Amino acid sequence: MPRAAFVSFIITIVSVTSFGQTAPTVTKVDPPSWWANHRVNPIRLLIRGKNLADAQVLSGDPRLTVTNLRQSSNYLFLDLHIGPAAKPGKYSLVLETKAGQAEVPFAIEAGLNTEKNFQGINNDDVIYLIMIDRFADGDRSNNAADDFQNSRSYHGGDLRGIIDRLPYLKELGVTALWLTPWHDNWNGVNRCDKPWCPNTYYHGYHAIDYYAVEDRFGDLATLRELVYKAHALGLKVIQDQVANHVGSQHPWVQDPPLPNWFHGTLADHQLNTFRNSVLLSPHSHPRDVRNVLDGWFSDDLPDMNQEEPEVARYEIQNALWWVGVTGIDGIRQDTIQYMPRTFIRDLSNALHRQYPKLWMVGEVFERDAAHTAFFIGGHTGWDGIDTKLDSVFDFALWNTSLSVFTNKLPLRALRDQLKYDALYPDPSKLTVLANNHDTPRFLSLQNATLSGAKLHTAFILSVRGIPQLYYGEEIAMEGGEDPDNRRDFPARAFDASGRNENEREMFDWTQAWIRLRREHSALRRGRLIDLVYDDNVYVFARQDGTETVIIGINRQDKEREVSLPFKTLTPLLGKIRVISGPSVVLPPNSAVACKAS
Ligand SMILES: [Ca+2]
Ligand SMILES: [Ca+2]
Ligand SMILES: [Ca+2]
Repeated sequence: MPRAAFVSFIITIVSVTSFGQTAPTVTKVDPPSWWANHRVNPIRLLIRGKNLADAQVLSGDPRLTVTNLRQSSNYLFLDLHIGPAAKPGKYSLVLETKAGQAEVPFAIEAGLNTEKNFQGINNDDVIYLIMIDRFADGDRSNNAADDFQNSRSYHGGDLRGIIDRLPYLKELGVTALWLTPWHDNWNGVNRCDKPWCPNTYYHGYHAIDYYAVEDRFGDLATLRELVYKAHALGLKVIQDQVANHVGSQHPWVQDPPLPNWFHGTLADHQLNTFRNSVLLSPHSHPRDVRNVLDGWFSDDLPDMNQEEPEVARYEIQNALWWVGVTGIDGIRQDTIQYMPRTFIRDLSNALHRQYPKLWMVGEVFERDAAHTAFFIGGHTGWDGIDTKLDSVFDFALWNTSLSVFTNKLPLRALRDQLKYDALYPDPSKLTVLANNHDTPRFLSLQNATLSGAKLHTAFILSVRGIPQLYYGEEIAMEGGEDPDNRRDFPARAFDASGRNENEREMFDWTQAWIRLRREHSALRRGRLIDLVYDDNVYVFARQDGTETVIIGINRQDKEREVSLPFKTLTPLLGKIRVISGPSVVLPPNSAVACKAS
């Protein structure tokens, strides 16, 4: 039927059907669009509305067909088969009951260029974590009328601000941006009589719509512009996804699509006790495991039930949708260990099937390498599951490095932690965080000095794995526990002329070590070889097929001479003196690099 005739047919039906029942309405369609010739076909649509219980859904276009309805009064699931010849554009399905009809808007998207998008993250990258609300305010029209002095209010940062500051990030030398969640969150202000009130969801971890961009940050068009312009500059983009839970203001919470959509209800749920090690141990009681998987992260973070197939399907499609519509290169998956390992595997597989290079890193916030190693993909755990997860954060090495460079542990502790790389199928796949938005900034740790911060940064940028920096640490920002660690990036410091002495020293240092990494393949991909380690010195090599780069870190206030098993040494970075032998003199309180042959 031609589209015009089909529309007039609908209008005719609407005008003549009225039997005292109320006509159906449609308020939400998830996903709102998809692709022809996608690996996921049919897709499962979730429609929210009213009076849907007896609805039929008709497609006016033979290229789209509908099967397998499952419904209640307010929700309707259906399979939508998309024919290979479906062209990009708007399509409508018609939802029909005896009482009337409603339109189900839907679109077929044009696929993005697969050579410029979906490139994944690898050892050539340096990741930079940005908290969107706190980085740069590029559009004052979307700001809340909040108190910018309150550290738990929205502060105005947005996607336009990041677009405006892409040249700064390029100058620093990072190659991938991890942005905190851009899902739409509730705009209201929580009030209570506790010290953490009033507060807002400026951080983005309380989604009320998995398919919408936070209005305080911008819109989908601006997000797509950001990814496009970042890619044009050689910067990749990583989305922060949160499949474990939603915000308590999500419409599902009062009216779930299925009775088992969540683990429990707002009024009746268990809280996660965070006894995370029960996930690793083969000897745990199932009750304890269920608590960590099903318990709510907090009373206002309803926990999604990925063991319900409709939930798993919804979330896997949602992850794929964001990749497809924006062109992002990677995903950081929040609190990943609180979801079943079978779900992590199924999500990883679905992403890789459609986008072979796409990369996902899971937040397994544990300082025990045995625990994080259990969750990375590439090997099968005692439960018979390989999560296929591309990367996990190396919280164990991060924690050790913070302690070492604030003089709480000897330098040899770095080597002693790195020996547990034996637990990983491929330790080069680890994401090595310098810090993140959940922990105090380096310079606010007890005993922290600028010199220590520089050594920590140099180590993170030269050890095996994929380094990840936290916004502001490159200009020596301070900040204690959350939310103090999320202060606004000072706009003056985006320009070199606006930086004070410490800011300039830290920026130049960070930039120099990123450049060194970019210029030497051994630092990105070479094997790590321990050379000298004791209380105050750690010297290691990174070696690949083309070169050997030596990194020397000396924490003492005096020079230190070390002899190395190489014929010649050539300085690359830092005030290093080479003596025949050969040996090198490491300057006090410094990290240096040289090339060996
Ligand atoms: Ca703004
Ligand atoms: Ca919002
Ligand atoms: Ca969970």
